[in-house]
Amino acid sequence: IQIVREVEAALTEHRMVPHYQPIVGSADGQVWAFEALVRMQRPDGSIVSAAQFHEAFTDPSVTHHITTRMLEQVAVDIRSWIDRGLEFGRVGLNISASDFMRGDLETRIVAAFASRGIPLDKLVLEVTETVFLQGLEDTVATTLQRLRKKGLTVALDDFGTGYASLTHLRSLPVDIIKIDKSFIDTMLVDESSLAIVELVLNLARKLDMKVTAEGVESHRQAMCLLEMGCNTLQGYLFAKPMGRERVGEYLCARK
Ligand code: G
Ligand code: G
Ligand code: NA
Ligand code: MN
Repeated sequence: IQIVREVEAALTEHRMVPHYQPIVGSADGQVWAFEALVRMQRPDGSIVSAAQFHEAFTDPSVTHHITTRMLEQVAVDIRSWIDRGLEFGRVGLNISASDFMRGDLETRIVAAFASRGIPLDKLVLEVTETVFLQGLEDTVATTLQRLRKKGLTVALDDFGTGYASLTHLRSLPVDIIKIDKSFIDTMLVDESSLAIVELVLNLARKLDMKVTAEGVESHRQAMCLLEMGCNTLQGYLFAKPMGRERVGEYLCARK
């Protein structure tokens, strides 16, 4: 497909970059983390978001290349933010199922961070339930468990949209559940969405996990989520994903 070719060219020309969206504490409004979301810069300077080239993630070698670039750039950005004394919390990196197939994910992550003197507690790995669809369950669980012992945080992304979600929670070493945006979108107008959000929050409490709500766009949603005990919030109410150069300004403006 044309768009996948364009992504491959952008990778070669170093035009695939992370944008960062803040994730804030529901009770204190403090920045807890930034999620890194890949963006393609067109030669004319325009920015293409990941949703517009999702086909690229169906190709394991293109995905591997994207993950490699994102990991390196995230590590570079974290190093520079630490050096500038910015309180960014940590950074969330999205990982695809195919990233686990090569067997060197742990080594690559450890090398990218250790070579820059960054502790692994600055990293959150965001995985989706698709990692379970290909018989990778054991590999994924082992890899994540080893990384967690080194201080990294694991988040289960898009929770509620996948298949057999509850089974996965039992077998996966997960610290954080990210409730999918589709439930947050409708929770104030649809009782079944609200019931699902409440159920996830109760389940997480019992399992000793934290919850992030995705796609929070209104104060009413934020208030309701805070009352129900949701730990952290992410969405346009706080900020849209921003280029690395704007992260410093964003953090300073909030003080
Ligand atoms: O940012 P945007 O709304 O365009 O993201 C669309 C989808 O692409 C989201 O599901 C997001 O998780 C995924 N995505 C964004 N950045 C990355 C990335 O760096 N790696 C992977 N594997 N997925 C990403
Ligand atoms: O699948 P994943 O959760 O990683 O996708 C996150 C995507 O959702 C990002 O591309 C981001 O741009 C988008 N997003 C984040 N917050 C909001 C929001 O409040 N509203 C909308 N419409 N999209 C959002
Ligand atoms: Na994500
Ligand atoms: Mn998500």
